[in-house]
Amino acid sequence: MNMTRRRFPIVLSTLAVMVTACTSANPGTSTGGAPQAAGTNGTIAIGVGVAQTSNVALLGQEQVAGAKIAEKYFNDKGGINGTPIRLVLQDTAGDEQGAINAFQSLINQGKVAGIVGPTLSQQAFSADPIADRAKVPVIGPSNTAKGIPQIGDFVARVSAPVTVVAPNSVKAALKLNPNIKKVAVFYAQNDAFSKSETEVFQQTVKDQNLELVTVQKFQTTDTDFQTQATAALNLKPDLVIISGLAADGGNLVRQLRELGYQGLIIGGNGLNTSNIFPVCKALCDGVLIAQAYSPETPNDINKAFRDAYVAQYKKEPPQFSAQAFTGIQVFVDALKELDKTAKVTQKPLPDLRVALNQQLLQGKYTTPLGEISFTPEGEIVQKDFYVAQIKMDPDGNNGKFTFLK
Ligand code: 1QQ
Repeated sequence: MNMTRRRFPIVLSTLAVMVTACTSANPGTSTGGAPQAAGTNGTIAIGVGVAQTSNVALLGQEQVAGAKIAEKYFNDKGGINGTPIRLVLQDTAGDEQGAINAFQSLINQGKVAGIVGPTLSQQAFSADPIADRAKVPVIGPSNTAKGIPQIGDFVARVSAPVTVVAPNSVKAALKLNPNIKKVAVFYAQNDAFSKSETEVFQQTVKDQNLELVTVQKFQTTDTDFQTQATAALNLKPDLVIISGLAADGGNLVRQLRELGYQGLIIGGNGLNTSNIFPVCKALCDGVLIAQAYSPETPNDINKAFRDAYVAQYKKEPPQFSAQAFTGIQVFVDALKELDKTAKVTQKPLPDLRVALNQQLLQGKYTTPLGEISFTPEGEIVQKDFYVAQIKMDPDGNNGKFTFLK
């Protein structure tokens, strides 16, 4: 016993010396040593930090699919003027700490030029400041809450904000049913995006002279919505609007229908995935969701992206895949532009990251989302938006998003 107790301090102090020695000997770390060249291993690394596990993977796995299609597409076209890109994937899981860890790993070990991620705005508000302080450009592929580009100079997004996207679905609902008067709103109070989106929905309801009969709150971890659903349905709404994530949102849709609600349902961006189909099955039918992407976007790069996606997944590409593809594309196009004046592979990595951030904000891009550019703050400038309605087969096993005209 005594022996064991005494040995610990010795072992620990030996370890401490080893760790210190390792750190200072590593030229890639930010303290000491020459700055790492950007083109290590003859490739340029681009980080993808999204949710590959947890409930949020229902959204994040579509982002991985889009990013991987982009990696192959751009490398087949010669990468950065001959230098291939290499995606470094790091799972953020579903919470803030996971996103922070993933970003730190991408920045310090992954030696990435920039990061596409994270999945949720809730995660972005914690993880993006870390990249910003390290002067590593971040492109949010799906962060739609108010205030994301304002996190810092190194934060931009290719996901149009809730202020621009959400009102479209309310207008579409009124077109489908001009008799809508009473609206019930639900939102997840533990999620930054859901709180931001519900504000826009509630304002739109008022702007359209509709009556907001109730606002019900839940948690993204909830599975039972009987209390809130019953309270809302007692007020006889003819439109229900939900801001939450995929699993909770899908369950809420199912339980509203099981309780007998027959009116229109609008789902926010967190329900914007066919991964809700196994949750609400046939009862997902009819849900309206605004879209920042249409598979019909008429340009060559969208056609190539769509064909690659359909060949691999046997269905139309979803918005989150298209936005992730676009995030990679912005980095690639900006790197190609920089490479014209000085080889990006020869630049020290810290210099490349800063130059890349400046360059990407200046460009105009023809992407699967259509023509896009950025404001100086990093907000996306995008022209076209859509609304889709979920159409389920009667058995509830298969479904699709049909785009409204
Ligand atoms: C956000 C979102 C998510 C629901 C997308 C995955 O829009 O967190 O901002």
